[in-house]
Amino acid sequence: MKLKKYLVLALVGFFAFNIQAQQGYDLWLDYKKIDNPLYQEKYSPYFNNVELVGNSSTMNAIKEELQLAKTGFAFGDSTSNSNHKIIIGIQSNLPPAIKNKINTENIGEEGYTINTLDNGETIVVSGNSEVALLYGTFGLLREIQQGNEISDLNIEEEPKIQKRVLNHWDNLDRTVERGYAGFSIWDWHQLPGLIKPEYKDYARANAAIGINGTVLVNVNSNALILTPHYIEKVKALAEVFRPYGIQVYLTARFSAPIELGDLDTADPLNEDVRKWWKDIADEIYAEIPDFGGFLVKADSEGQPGPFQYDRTHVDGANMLAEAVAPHDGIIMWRAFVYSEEDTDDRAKQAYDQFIPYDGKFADNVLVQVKNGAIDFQPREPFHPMFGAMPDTPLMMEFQITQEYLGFSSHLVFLPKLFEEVLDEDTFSDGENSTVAKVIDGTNSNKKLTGIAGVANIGTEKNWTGHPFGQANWYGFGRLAWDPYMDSKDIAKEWLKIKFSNEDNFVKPMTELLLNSREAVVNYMTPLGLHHIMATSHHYGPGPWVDDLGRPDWNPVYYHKADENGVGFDRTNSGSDALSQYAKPIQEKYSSPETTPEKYLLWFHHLPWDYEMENGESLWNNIALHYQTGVEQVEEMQDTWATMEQYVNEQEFEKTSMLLEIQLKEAKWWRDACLSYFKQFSKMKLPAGVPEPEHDLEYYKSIERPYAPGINPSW
Ligand code: BDP
Repeated sequence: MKLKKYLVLALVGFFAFNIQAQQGYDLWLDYKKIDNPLYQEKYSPYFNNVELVGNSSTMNAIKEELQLAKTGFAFGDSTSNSNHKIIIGIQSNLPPAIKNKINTENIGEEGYTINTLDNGETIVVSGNSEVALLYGTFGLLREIQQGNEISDLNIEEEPKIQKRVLNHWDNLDRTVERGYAGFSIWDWHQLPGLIKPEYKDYARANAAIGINGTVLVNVNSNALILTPHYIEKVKALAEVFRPYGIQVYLTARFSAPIELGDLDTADPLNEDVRKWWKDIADEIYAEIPDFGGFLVKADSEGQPGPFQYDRTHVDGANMLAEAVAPHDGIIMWRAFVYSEEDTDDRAKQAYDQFIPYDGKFADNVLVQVKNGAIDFQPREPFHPMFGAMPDTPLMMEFQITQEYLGFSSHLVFLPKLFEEVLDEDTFSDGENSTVAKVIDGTNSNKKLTGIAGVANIGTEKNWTGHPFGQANWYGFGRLAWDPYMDSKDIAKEWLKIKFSNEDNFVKPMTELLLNSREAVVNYMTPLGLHHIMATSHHYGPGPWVDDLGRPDWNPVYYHKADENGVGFDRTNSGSDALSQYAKPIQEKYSSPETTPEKYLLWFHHLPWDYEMENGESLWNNIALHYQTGVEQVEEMQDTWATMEQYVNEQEFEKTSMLLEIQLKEAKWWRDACLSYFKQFSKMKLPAGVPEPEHDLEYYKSIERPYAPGINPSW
């Protein structure tokens, strides 16, 4: 009787596990069974004998992970008496015979080494801290997941950026601003009593890709998160994350001293205010000794800040920096600022506000700058601030959630976008001063470095909604670790780990991923067009929108289409935003002939019949780009349709259906935008571009009143 019960339980467990795997819950940690006997033979003997040097919660996490992997890979307890083994330990603690063969001198606190010694029989994972060992363990498992050779490993890895952080735009009511994967995974109501398994799995997934920090709540912040009631909950999460090397951060609402503290001012130079923040910091650190610090959105889009008191960003940031400094905390002060009163080009405003303060921020402040000067568009030139603040540590902010890129309905591989930005040359310190070099501190020898990604994570069973949204979380982590990584390598790595190592899968799917970014640019905002999405939720086309409260919230502000042409003149005959870039860029971009076509309408207003490099008019080029975008989605569909045998049924079906939505919407974008722009160009569509199915009024009438992601308090 008992036996039967166990059998039933085991079966239920197996199916539950299988369903979970099918749904994609396990992310890049599902350790799929290795069927091929040759590979079994290659890897499994090492797992018979694993020696961990040390004993702590992080070492336990390593042990657990190896056990999970062993079970997942289906490495049985082999009876062969081979001498294969894995040894994992901090270099200085390794057994003497091994210690002097491992050099961890140049890899800092978080770097790791993986070496195969003794003619391939012993794998040593080492480093200078336990978290480094955890990263190394994940590094080793990644090799196995990809089917790589491990009998001759000689890996030395060190993260190039110090603070590798996710930014959750999660509210305390569990809605997620710009979140398209359900509700917030933080169940504030039931914390700290209920610790959900997701919290640990979140930490595992992040540690596996080297993410070492998380800002739990929205930049449009709620002061309540700083009260003891919530700090207790934050502490509970921090405890789950600690063994995985993940620090927690919170957003600080600048007016909190008034809202919570019985003060009548939040003036950063006021002594009571300064003391208030110090006390709050002390209280938080008493509970969470490794608390990371605060992220602050101030004087932007209605958030309170120092301006109200005639103070500056420096006054605000440095006051908070002083409060967390005794505890080794940092402040991430956002540069996403633009003002209602300022009638100047929105793209110029952050630069103008911040540049005068270069070198004035405290040592523990990072200024967090979005990748482009407007707002996470499908394509933007890099933010000019990256080339203009040599004496201020600048932190990159990317958006992993696809606010302007089709939410979690569209397949877009973002590492391609991230890579494009990181590789741009700022010329701030001569040629080859890439954005990557600015943010990893190579340029100007910065002491504090960081990178943030606005998370795309929610309560969806697979965390990200679109199965391929996981690739963007993964890719962000990998680039945060090494901003020089090739997006192609990231694509391959993820595809192998997530789905299959088969060449016939990996090759075409890598192409698909890499092309998906250009596809979305083509069918949404080709040739430098930007911010022409529908109002407020930003889903679907809205180039006609012209009735919003502030000019710079309206798409017409960004494309400036009229009978004379289209595009935003940012040269010296226009807003002169171009002057915020280094001379070589100014020279190149000041004329439309030498401006890279991908940025053409970002910097120039040009007549519809302007002749482009291919000899065709601007109008024809715009139309053809929209059409190409649609065709690229069709190609994605064709490729995916042949991949059924390599992926699980649920993810195959889901992705197929989502690609169908994407195709429909790519056509919607094409037809709506071309109908709209056509009334100005008054030109015919070129051959190969079909006439829109409906008239402009139809496209204008489409509404999505309940599109997700809008902050309910707005
Ligand atoms: C924009 C979003 C808005 C954010 C803001 C920000 O539309 O929801 O609050 O950026 O980054 O992209 O602060």
